[in-house]
Amino acid sequence: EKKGIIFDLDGVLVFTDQYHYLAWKQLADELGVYFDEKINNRLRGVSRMDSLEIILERYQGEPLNQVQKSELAEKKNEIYRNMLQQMRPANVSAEVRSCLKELRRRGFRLAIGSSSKNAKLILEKVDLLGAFQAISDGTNINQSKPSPEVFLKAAEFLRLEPEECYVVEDAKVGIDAAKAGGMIGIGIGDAATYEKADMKVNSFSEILSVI
Ligand code: G16
Ligand code: MG
Repeated sequence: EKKGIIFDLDGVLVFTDQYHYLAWKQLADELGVYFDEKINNRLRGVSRMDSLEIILERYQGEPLNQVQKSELAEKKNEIYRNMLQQMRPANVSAEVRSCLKELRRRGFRLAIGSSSKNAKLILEKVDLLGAFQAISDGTNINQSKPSPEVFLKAAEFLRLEPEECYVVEDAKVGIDAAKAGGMIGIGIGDAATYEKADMKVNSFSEILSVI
């Protein structure tokens, strides 16, 4: 019997993945590094510093030390947070809002399981903070997905066992993380064609018919 559902944020509830892309693209251009949408897919669900390492795979300049890397990550984050200021409640679809409401009505406990340190800011901007009983995000974890840490914490915050939870994810590493934690991984978006996903949905409202 499943009692909880843990939602990834970026790429599932909101489409901040486009802002991440534009912010990394700006940084990559400044560094003279090639970056495209395909490489961007590898950044889904991956922490900020791990994302930077992926971008730097194509960097040809002098080796960078940790301080310089932190500065680059901070620079990207400033660009990204400026973009987040545009976010409004209208950035969450009516479909997502009504589905979350229906899942609550069916008795599920709902949580966020996001790698982002900006998760609470985003949820506040789009007026979704009150829709979840627990938030596990980049501020309470040490290991990035595919480690199950962020989802195990979310289950703990909901006072549920991992086996009692579904995870809805758009990232392949997120599905891997859910499975490593003993949860059922529902793939959507980029992860809707991932063979390791336990269930796959083509739209958010389809969640209502698969669980
Ligand atoms: C999100 C994005 C990733 C991003 C990560 C960290 O994860 O998918 O691309 O690198 O958060 O974000 P921040 O730099 O804001 O801490 P998720 O888990 O919500 O998909
Ligand atoms: Mg995601």
